Amino acid sequence: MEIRTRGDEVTGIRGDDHDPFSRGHVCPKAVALIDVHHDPDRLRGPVRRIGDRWEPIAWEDAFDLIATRLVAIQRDHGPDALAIYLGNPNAHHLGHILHAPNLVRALRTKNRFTATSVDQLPYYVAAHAMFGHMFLLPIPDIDRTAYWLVLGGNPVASNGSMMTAPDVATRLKAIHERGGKVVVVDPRRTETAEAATRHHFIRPGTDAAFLLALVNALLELGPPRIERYGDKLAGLETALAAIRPFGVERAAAPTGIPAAAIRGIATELREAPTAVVYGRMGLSTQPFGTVCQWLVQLVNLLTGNLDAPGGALPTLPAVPMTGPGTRPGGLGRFASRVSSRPAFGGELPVAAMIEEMETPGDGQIRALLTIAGNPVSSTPNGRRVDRALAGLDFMAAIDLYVNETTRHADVILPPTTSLAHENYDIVFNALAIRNVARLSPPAVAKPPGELFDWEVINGLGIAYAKATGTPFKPLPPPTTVLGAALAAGPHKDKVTMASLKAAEHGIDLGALEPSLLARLETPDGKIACAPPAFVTDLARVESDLLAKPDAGELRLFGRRHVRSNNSWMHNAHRLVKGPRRDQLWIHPDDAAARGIVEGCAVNIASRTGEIRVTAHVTDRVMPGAVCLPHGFGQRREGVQLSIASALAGASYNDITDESAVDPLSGNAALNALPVQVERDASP
Ligand SMILES: Nc1nc2c(c(=O)[nH]1)N[C@H]1C(S)=C(S)[C@@H](COP(=O)(O)OP(=O)(O)OC[C@H]3O[C@@H](n4cnc5c(=O)[nH]c(N)nc54)[C@H](O)[C@@H]3O)O[C@H]1N2
Ligand SMILES: Nc1nc2c(c(=O)[nH]1)N[C@H]1C(S)=C(S)[C@@H](COP(=O)(O)OP(=O)(O)OC[C@H]3O[C@@H](n4cnc5c(=O)[nH]c(N)nc54)[C@H](O)[C@@H]3O)O[C@H]1N2
Ligand SMILES: [Mo]
Repeated sequence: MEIRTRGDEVTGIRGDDHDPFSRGHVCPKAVALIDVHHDPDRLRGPVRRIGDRWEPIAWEDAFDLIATRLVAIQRDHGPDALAIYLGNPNAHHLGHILHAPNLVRALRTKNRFTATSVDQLPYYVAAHAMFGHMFLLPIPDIDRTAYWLVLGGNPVASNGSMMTAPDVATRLKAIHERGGKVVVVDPRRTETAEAATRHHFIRPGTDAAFLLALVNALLELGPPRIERYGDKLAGLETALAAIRPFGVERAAAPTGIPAAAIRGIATELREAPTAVVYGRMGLSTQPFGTVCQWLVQLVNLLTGNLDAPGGALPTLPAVPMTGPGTRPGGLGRFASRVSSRPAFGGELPVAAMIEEMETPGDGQIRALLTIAGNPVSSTPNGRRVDRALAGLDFMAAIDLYVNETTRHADVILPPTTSLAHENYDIVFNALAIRNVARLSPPAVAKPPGELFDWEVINGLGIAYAKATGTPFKPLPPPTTVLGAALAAGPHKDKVTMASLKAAEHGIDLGALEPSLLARLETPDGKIACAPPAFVTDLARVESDLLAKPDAGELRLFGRRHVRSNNSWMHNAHRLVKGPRRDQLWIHPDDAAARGIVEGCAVNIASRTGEIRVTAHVTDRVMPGAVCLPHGFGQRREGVQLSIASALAGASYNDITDESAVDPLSGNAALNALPVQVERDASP
């Protein structure tokens, strides 16, 4: 980004034309950082809640207050009485990503939750089981592919996820210009679908059936193209034997995609010189998330496109995420107390957080620390999360705002905005479609009295250590930690703190290269094609998806807009102006059957509750499915988001179901939620 300032004021943000990766493309959310930075609602210093008032408190007093309370609660009720929830922005800030783990470790609780389990956890579970490391993630090589099959992702609006790619629209056009094809499988005709060669509607939650059929359709065309993998495949025959009973015809009814269309996709995949299958949120946050990720990678493997240019390849970021000294992840080393949901990589699925707060007994959660997270709006059954937070003995938040989650905090610690601190994108470079590195200097000086995110984290850690007598070693500033990490990385000669500072537009490290086979971290050094738990879970696909008659109920799924960012940027005025985006999208046939007309009020009811929104009647969604964005309805009492809380709409997660999960990973099934929709005649 090119950021213009006048004194302390940020006057403009645009794309950096000289950046080798973004090539001048900028997303509206980046421009809206101006609004966040100057937002009068944003907290500028720590506050403490007294009844329903907020009072300023000095940083040191705030740290001591939190530490004293947390230590007392943990002393009386055990270390696990404290829960920690880390939200998505942790992944976006150098200070959070490098320093938060240090604090989390020091707080000694097993009750660690993150936004990963309402998002990409099935990717990690599949990558760990198949390749031996959660970050050996095959990324679609969209700049070189001849055929891109997109399932449950809308990268034209989202900029690509688990596939960092600025300006997907242009890159997608380039596939067409090279004579390639893009095929989108999605219950909505999305912006990506509009730009694709072809779009197939699919009934939400049925992708596992589609992918099983796709494997069988490929097998009908001839032997798998697996020469490239030599002796590096384990269990392929086991996998294929388990998949064979799921013949192509069986998928047609549940998915709504005719067998001939599935065979057509298989033929295209097989005949394309290079091809890649990619599945994102729509595949992760549904009841068969892990099986879907497994099958996506199997299809890439069977067509010879796994670890091949133009296919799906792991990244080689300058800060190493895999290999010696990194944490490979791993499933099920412990489980949640109440419902035995599996831990992955030391964290528990957040769908289990409510019951851990509400269920009495040893290990019950009584205190919470959120770090850049908004579980009331972003995790399942938000109303019940809201009530559970109200019932805690103590809560603290490291956050910029008083929102629907942090209004329950006793103390809020707001760091500076991202424009005031240095940044280096560790996570998103590790997921990017090219290997790149870039250090962004602060755009504005740190305002007096404010602290950087990492200073807040260190301050809290030091106070906690003082109160307990346990050790806490504050980490040096993030750029120091970063420098050491780069020096241990695969590009250490080219990417140093000095070279990053000199290359103000970033450093291009080239296209992704085949390296997965050489980097496998499974015990036998091979790709595990048939992880036993995944194979076993096919029985659930059979019983719950194929054998059970579809009740034909409406299924709710989500929608991201290019000018939204999860739940927290609706207070930026330049992002919320324009046509409204909060409505429930419903197909004309489903609307007519319920007397629903354009703009009328509707009730959406699920097992857990009801919300009221207005309807938009459109054939951009398929019959039998309805579509609603999340992150609206920020009007709960005490919320200090003056722009966001004036918007129409309701919170999607007020009706999601904490018992709806992908059981293999524990990831929440936010999409494919069974709902009833009725016209609401009340005023
Ligand atoms: N129904 C439904 N639910 C979903 C999704 C969906 O598609 N549908 N998507 C899911 C996904 S993919 C994700 S990643 C999660 C996100 O889940 P969360 O991370 O829990 O929620 P966010 O909306 O990202 O909220 C971020 C919080 O961080 C604060 N914040 C913003 N910037 C900073 C900062 O620089 N420092 C600090 N300390 N705090 C900051 C904001 O004020 C806000 O409180 O939501 C998930 N929930
Ligand atoms: N503008 C914007 N960009 C964002 C974000 C944002 O909030 N706004 N959030 C960021 C984050 S945290 C993330 S994780 C990424 C997410 O990135 P994406 O996954 O690309 O984003 P979504 O728009 O949620 O796309 C999910 C798609 O899945 C479809 N879908 C839903 N259910 C099903 C299903 O059962 N099967 C199939 N096949 N499709 C289904 C939906 O219609 C939708 O098109 O985006 C990131 N980028
Ligand atoms: Mo996400």
